[in-house]
Amino acid sequence: MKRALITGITGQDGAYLAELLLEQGYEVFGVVRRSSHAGVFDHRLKWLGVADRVTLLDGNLIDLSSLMRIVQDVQPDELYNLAAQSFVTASWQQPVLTGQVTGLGAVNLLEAMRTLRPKARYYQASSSEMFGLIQEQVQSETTPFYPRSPYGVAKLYAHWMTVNYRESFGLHASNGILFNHESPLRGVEFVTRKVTDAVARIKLGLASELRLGNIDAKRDWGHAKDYVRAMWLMLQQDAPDDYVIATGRTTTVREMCEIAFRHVGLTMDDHLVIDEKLFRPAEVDVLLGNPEKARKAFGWAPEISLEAMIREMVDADLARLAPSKA
Ligand code: NDP
Ligand code: GDR
Repeated sequence: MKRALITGITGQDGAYLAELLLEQGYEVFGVVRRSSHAGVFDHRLKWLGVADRVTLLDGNLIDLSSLMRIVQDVQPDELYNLAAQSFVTASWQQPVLTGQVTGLGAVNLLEAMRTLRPKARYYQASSSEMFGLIQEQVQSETTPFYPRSPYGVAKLYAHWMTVNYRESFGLHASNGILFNHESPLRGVEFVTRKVTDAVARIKLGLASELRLGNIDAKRDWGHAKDYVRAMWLMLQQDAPDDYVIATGRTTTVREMCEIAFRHVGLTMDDHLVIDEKLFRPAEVDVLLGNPEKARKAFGWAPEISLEAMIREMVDADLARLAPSKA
């Protein structure tokens, strides 16, 4: 039985990846950081019904000693580094922490693997935020990077360190350059889930307005379930490499929002308020990825449309909130 170690297992992608790897017959281990509200941390794993089938180990991406101990104990065949301070807005408020976790944290895990498990395979959660200020209309593996936030800069460091460890030490280490992907398990601070949660609240009479920042920003949105499949496929290839994972379609925040309101028979303009305070110090205006390399290498293609995903998210939020109305 293959053993997989996931950092960030309590996050959106970690939960879906754990589910996928269990289906593939893996023994799944996850790193969790100590929290004062322990007990609620694994709600995403519970939601998917996999909480009892994974082994959770205490550690922190910024504590190399904890990662060394975990890699030594688990002896993983595959390591998926999904842990990060992943909210772009927070990266301006906590730039140092973001650098430590999202950037240097990856090096801690690479070091633990290089020292103790050099034949294992490593996945780094790279991001389309590294493209930032767009240099090419459609972004691929060869598009130059120009990150626009402390988060994007930290991810770029981790990305290049992954390339460097592959070239320096011959590690099987791959970067998945993933564009935005969402699901009912998305954190409520991210725009899609913020919208679907608000639409459900408005529909149920629990709220009346939705406050957003820049609704002209465009994103290439896919579903997390499709995207974790790409992570796994990358590590099944004979040679490590870097791949863009995207849908090839870009949509404004405004259009995404309209899909959500329309689904429950409401009109967006009756409820949407633009709040200047929610604009970012530097914005990534448009992202549009070309996933051709991944399609050719291992046949990956997204299966869930933006419309289907937003409807699923609104329905999940309605179901989640309905009891509180009673
Ligand atoms: P989430 O924010 O949902 O999850 C982040 C995870 O990282 C959580 O499990 C969190 O734990 C954990 N974490 C944070 N800090 C530490 C730390 N110091 N030590 C150990 N664990 C820590 O992110 P997603 O699931 O959406 O994304 C997964 C990865 O993919 C992230 O690296 C993200 O930056 C990257 N990415 C995401 C994309 C997306 O659209 N979702 C696109 C491209 C890249 P806790 O539960 O304790 O907070
Ligand atoms: P992003 O996702 O920054 O692309 O990073 P987010 O959903 O936060 O923002 C997308 C776009 O929506 C605009 N926006 C708002 N965003 C939020 N969060 N809240 C608002 O009220 C709001 N109003 C408008 C933003 O300005 C932005 O243009 C996500 C994260 O998952 C990263 O970890 C990941 O690397 C990238 O996707 C790819």
